[in-house]
Amino acid sequence: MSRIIRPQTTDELLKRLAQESEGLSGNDRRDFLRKGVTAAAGITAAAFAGRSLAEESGGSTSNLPPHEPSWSRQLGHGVVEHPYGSPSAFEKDVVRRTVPWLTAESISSISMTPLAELKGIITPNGLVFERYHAGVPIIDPDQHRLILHGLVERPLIFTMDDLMRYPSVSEIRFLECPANGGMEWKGAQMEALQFTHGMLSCCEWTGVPLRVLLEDAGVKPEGKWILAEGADGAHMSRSIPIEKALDDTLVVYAQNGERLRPEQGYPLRLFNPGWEGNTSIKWLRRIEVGDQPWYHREETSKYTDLLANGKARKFSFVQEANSVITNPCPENPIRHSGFIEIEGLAWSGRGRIKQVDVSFDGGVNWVPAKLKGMVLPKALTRFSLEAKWHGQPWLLQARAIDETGYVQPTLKQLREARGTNSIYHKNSIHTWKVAANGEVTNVQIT
Ligand SMILES: Nc1nc2c(c(=O)[nH]1)N[C@H]1C(S)=C(S)[C@@H](COP(=O)(O)O)O[C@H]1N2
Ligand SMILES: [Mo]
Repeated sequence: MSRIIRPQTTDELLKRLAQESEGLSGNDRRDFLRKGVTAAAGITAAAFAGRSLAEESGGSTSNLPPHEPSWSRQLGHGVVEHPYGSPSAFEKDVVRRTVPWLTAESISSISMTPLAELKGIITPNGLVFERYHAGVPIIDPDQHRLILHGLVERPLIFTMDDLMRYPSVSEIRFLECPANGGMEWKGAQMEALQFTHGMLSCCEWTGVPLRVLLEDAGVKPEGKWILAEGADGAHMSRSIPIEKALDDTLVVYAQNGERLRPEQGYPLRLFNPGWEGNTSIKWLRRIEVGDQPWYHREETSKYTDLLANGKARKFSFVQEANSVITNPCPENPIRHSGFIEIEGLAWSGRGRIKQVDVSFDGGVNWVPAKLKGMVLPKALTRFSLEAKWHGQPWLLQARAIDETGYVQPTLKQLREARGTNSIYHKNSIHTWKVAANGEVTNVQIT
């Protein structure tokens, strides 16, 4: 069950960390220090993590040259034995997971991406988090139709074939459920990155800009909003302003090179870059152009944010800048003294990430991290900072700044603005506590 731990001050946390490292028993402490020293000695020979042959020969050498391991002495399986490939059996723990107490039913629930195990910025299709309101419909693409009607000159019906004749675009963009981090509003309770930030993915999406379809249909001047509706049992629908629909909204049929997965909306979904995931209607079957939002009528999903004064924030479409450290994290404790690459992900629904800073002391001092690989608008961006660790307690944080100059808020700032009753849009700076034994836990700083 949930175990909510209220936020503490940086001082309190640092004091507790110091006590914990004092509290290690004599043996643990000596053991820990000895290991630290061996690893530190290794650093002069190999700056990062390789081990010397002399060290290795202390262990087993039966699989080292000139010996042949068992897998080198037999034939492997041939081509197309697995016509659609899957990960190595040794990677069986890298999977989506859900929090059992979160929802009563798995058909109206959410699973999370295992962010701690992923590299780069692309989420493999089989690991993209899933969110359904009525389970996954099985849709024959030949039977599927998209209807575009309402305040348009020429109402249109598209088959999948029709849609795929349009010139296509491919864009790498993140998708985040606005409830990401929602279980952490009242206090820290999830002891895994997968559960604190895993309602998040980043794929290369391929499809047609909605603008092109709207231009073919001819939006009437009164057309100010669209309603997008899904073909699942929930017929989930959302109102989207026409400005977004004519800007970068996509109607997508492929994801990371292959057709959409059923979980992600096969054969067709809407994709609103940078916006709340729930606006990206899956199993898309209808787009209606109207003169006002459908909030007061048939829209099935009204996402609002409840404020401390009892009022609700509406139209909070954009996923503001956010970041989290993925190494170390509860799933990736520090196992070696010496060199460590602090790594993480940053993203902003408003554009590119400009800068990410890392703090080791709960936000008192900040060091700029390096942005690695591609830095794309509205996409996950990987950051990295090389550091040395010798058992010192850390309160690790990352802080993202996007190209609009927006700085990711502290939890205190976010709570002051939004209270603690919200479920949505929790993008505050996250803290991992690194203990003297390298274990990482989730804490919050007031
Ligand atoms: N038709 C339909 N579209 C939907 C949903 C749904 O239940 N039905 N869930 C929404 C929500 S709340 C989110 S966060 C995203 C999740 O997309 P994903 O399952 O591809 O990760 O899909 C959105 N689109
Ligand atoms: Mo969502």
